[in-house]
Amino acid sequence: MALTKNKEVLEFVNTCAELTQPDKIIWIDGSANQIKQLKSEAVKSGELIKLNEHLLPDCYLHRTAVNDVARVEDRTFICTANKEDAGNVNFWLDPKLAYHLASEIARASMKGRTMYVIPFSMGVVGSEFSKIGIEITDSIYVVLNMNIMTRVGKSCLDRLGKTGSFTKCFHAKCNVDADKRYILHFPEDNTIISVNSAYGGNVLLGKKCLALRIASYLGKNEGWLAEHMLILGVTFPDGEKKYIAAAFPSACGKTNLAMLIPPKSYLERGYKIECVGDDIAWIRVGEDGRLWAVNPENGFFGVAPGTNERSNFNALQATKRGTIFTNVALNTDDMTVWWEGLSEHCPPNMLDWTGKPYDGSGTAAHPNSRFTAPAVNCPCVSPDFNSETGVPLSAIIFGGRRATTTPLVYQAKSWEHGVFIGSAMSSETTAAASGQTGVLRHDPMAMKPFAGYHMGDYFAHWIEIGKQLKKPPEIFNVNWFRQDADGKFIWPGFGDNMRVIEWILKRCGDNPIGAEETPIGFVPKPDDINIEDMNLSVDALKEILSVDKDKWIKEAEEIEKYYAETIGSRIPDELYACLEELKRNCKNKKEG
Ligand code: GTP
Ligand code: SPV
Ligand code: MN
Repeated sequence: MALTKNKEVLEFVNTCAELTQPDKIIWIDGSANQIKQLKSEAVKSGELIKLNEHLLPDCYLHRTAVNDVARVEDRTFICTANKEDAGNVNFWLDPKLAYHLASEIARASMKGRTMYVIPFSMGVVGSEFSKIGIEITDSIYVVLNMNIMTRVGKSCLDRLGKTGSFTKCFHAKCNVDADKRYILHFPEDNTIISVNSAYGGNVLLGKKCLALRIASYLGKNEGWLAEHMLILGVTFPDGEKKYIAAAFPSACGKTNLAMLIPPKSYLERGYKIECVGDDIAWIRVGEDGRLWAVNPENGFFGVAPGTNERSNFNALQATKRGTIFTNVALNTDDMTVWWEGLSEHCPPNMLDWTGKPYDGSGTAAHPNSRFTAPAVNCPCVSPDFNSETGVPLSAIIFGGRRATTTPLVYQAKSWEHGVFIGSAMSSETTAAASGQTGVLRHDPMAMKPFAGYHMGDYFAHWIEIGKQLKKPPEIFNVNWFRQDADGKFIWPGFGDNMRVIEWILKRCGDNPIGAEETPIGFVPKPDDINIEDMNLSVDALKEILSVDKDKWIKEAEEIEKYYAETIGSRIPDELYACLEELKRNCKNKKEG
C-alpha cells in the first residue's frame, strides 16, 4: 500500500510501474521487521549468503555479475538541454533521447519481479540541509544497501508531505547487459535513471548519483558545495577540536584517513581522531563566515582489500555486524570473509569472489570488493555525526596517487591558489572504476567522475564561495604515494598520516608555525614533521618533501594543456593567474 499522499511521488511510482510491469510493489517503510524479511528472502533466492552468525552477526555476502564490479564512467551521462552545460569532462546525452533509450531498455523488465519503492533522505531526516529521494528498484540488494547507506523509511515521506519535491531515482537491474548499461542524470529534472547494473556506485542512487552529481548542480544554483570528501575531527590534548575535509579520488585513502588511529605517542599525549564522514561532504557558508560540512550518508561503502587490524582497525570493527560484503572471498570452513591484505596468508578452503574454489591464481577478492557498514558501528564515529549544522572546517585537503612530483604535503597561499591546486590535481586510476588501473589522469578535486555540470563553472563556483568567507579554511595538498626507485611507497601512510595532519593544523589559526616557500606553495621544514618512533629516515623525509622545478615546469605545461584542451571555456581568470604564477616561480627559482 502506498505510504504517502504526495501526488508527485504517486505519479512517479505509477509511471515506473506502468513501464516495467512488476508483479508486486513494496513500499519500504524502514521497519526492522520488513528489512529482516527481505534479508531472509534474499538468502532463500541466493542473492545473499548468510555469514557466520556468531562471528559476523547479521552479515551477508553478495556477488555481482563478473561484468558489473565497478562504476562505469564511460556509460555515465549528464543529460542537460544544452550540451555545453554538461562540460567536456562529462559524457552527454540529449535528455529526450536518454529518456527514450532508458524506457525501451526498462520496458516490462520487472515482469515476474517485485518493484521496491525506497523513500530515503541524504542527511538527517527533516534537517534544513537534507534532500529527499525516492529510489525505485527491482533489487533487494539495493534496498538493503540503501537502508545502510542512507536514512530510509516512512519518516522521509512524512517530511515530504503532500507537496514536497524530491529526486526521482529509477533503477532497473534488467539483464546486467554491459552494452546496454546506462547511468543517466537529468540535473534540470532532478532525476536519475540507472539500467543494467547492480553494482554499488551505479545503483545506490543516493550516493554518487544524487549526493554528488545532482547535488553539485543543486549546490551551484543554491550556493553550496557537494564534494567527494571525507570529514574528520581532531581532538587536541587540551580538548580543543578542529575539523578537516579531504578530497582524494576513489580508492585513494579517504576511508582510511577519516578513521585513522594516531601513532602511540600521539595517543599518549591525548590526540584523538573522530570520523564524521568517509566519502561525501555537503558544505555551506555559515553565518559566522566559516565553511560548515555535513556528511549526507549514514554508512560506509568501503574498499575491502588492504583493510586490516593495523591499517584501519575502525573500519574493520565497523564491518563486524549488520554488514553486506560485495565480491569478497568466502571462507567455507567458518563462513567468514577474506580479502587481500586482511591477513598475510590466505586461509585454505576459500571460494573466490566469483564463487569458485580459490587456487591461488589471481586475487581471491575482487580489487574493488566492498563492505557496506552502518556508520554507528564505527568505534570512532563522531558525536557530531548527526549534527544538522555539521562541523566548521579549519582545513581542506586535496590529494591523489602520485609516484613522483607532488610532495608529501604543501599549502596553498590563498583560497584562489587552493582552488587552483584542486583544479590541477592528477591521480593514478584505481579499481573503483572500470578500465585500466595505474594510469595518471587529471581528476580535479577528485570530482572528475562526479561533477554534475561544466567543470569550468564548478571552479568558478568554488571561487565565488571563497568570496563569501570571512574565515576561509587553509587549503593543502597531500600525497601518501611517492615511490622510491624500486616502486615502493616511501611514506608509511595510514596512522602515520597523523604526523602530516598535525603540521596542517599547526599551519591553521592565528599563530601558524613557519614553513618553506617553494614555487608551488608552502612546504614543511623537515624538522617540523615529527618522525619520532617511525620507520623513516630524515633523508627519506627530505626526499618526499622536495619540489623538483623541472618536473613542475612539465606539470604546469600539462595543466595548461588540460585547461585548454579538456575543460575549455569557463575557467575563471583567477586560476589562469595562479597557473602563470606557478610557471613564473618555477622559471625564476630555476634561474635564481
Ligand atoms: P572510495 O571509497 O573508492 O572513494 O575510496 P577511498 O578514497 O575511501 O579509499 P580507501 O581509504 O578505501 O583506500 C583505498 C586503498 O588505498 C586501500 O587499499 C588502502 O589500503 C590504500 N591506502 C589508504 N591510505 C593509504 C596510505 O596512507 N598509504 C598507502 N600506501 N595506501 C593507503
Ligand atoms: C568511489 O568509487 O568513489 C566509491 C565507490 O566511493 S562507489 O559508490 O562505487 O562510487
Ligand atoms: Mn568515493
